[in-house]
Amino acid sequence: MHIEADVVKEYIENSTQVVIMAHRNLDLDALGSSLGVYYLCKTLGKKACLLIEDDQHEAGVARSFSELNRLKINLQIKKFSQIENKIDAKTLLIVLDTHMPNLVQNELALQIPNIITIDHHIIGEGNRIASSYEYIEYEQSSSVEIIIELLSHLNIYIHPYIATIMLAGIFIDTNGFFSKTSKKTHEGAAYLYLCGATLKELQYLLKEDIEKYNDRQRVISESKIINNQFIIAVGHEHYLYDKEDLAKISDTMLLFNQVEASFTIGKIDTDTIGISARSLGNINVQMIMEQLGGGGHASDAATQLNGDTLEGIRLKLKSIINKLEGGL
Ligand SMILES: [Mn+2]
Repeated sequence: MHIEADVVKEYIENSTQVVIMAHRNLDLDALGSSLGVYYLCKTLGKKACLLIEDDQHEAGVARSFSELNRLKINLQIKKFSQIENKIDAKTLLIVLDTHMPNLVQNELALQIPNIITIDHHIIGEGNRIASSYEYIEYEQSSSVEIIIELLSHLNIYIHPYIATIMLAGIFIDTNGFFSKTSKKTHEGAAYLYLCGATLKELQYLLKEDIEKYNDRQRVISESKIINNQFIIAVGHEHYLYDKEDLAKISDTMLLFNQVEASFTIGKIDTDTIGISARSLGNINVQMIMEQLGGGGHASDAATQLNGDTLEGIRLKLKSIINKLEGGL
C-alpha cells in the first residue's frame, strides 16, 4: 500500500485554504510531518496554517521551533479560535500522526468540511476521524515517512532544517532505525539527506535531559530476564511515565543477549498502569497483551490497566508467560 499522492494534491489544489493539525503533545514525527505538508501546500501556492493549541512542548519540538524562528522560516501557526470564522465550504483539514478524534489538538477543528487523515498508528477500537480521504498504514514507520512519499512523488524539495526535523521524527519513531524500519524508511531518510538534513543538527535536536535518561537506565538496570527469552522491567512506584518512555525502555531491552520479547510496566497516571511490549518477531506479544485487555501488533503491543498494583501486574504477566512457555 502507498499513499495516493495525486489524490492528496487534488484535494489541496481544490481547496481555498489548508489547516494542518496533528495530535496534542506534539512530538517530532507529528511536527515533522506537519511541516512537510505545510511546505507542500505552500509549493502548490495555497494558504496554509498549522493549528497548534499546545503552549508547552517537549524539548525536541521546542528546540525545532526556536531554530525555525532563528532561521526566519516563516510559519503560520494558529489556534482554532483565530481561524474559526474564516472556515468556508472549501477549507481542507489535514490531520497527521493520529486518527483518533479525541487526540487531536482541537476537536472543534473536525467540523471543517473536508478532511484528509494520514497516520501510521495501529487502528484501535473506538471512533476514528470521519475523512474524505484517509491513509492509515501501520507498516510505515512514521507519519514523516508517508509524507516523504508525497513530497518525492511530487518532486518537492524542502528546506534543509525542515528535512532535519523530519529525519528526527523518523529517528524517534523507529528507535534509531531499529524498529519498524524498511527499505521505504531508508529511502525516506535518503530523500531528506538530499534536501540537506544533517546528522549534526539531528544530534542537537535529540539531546535530552540527563535525569530522564538516567531514570530509564535505572528501570532497565532492575529488569529481570525470565525463562531465558523474556525480560520484564518495572517502573518506580512514585513516578509517572509517558507511554513513550515505557516504549523506549522496551525497545532498548530488545538489544540484550537472549531477549526475544520485552515488557515495561509503569504508572502512566495516578490510577492507571501501562505495559509496553516489544518483540523481535519470534514471539507474538499482541496475544500476550490481549490477555491483559490490550492489543496491538505481533511485535509491538500495549495495554493499560486500572485498579491494580505494579507488582500485581508483574505477577499476572509472569504467569501468562509461564503458561505460554508450558504450551511451547
Ligand atoms: Mn508518529
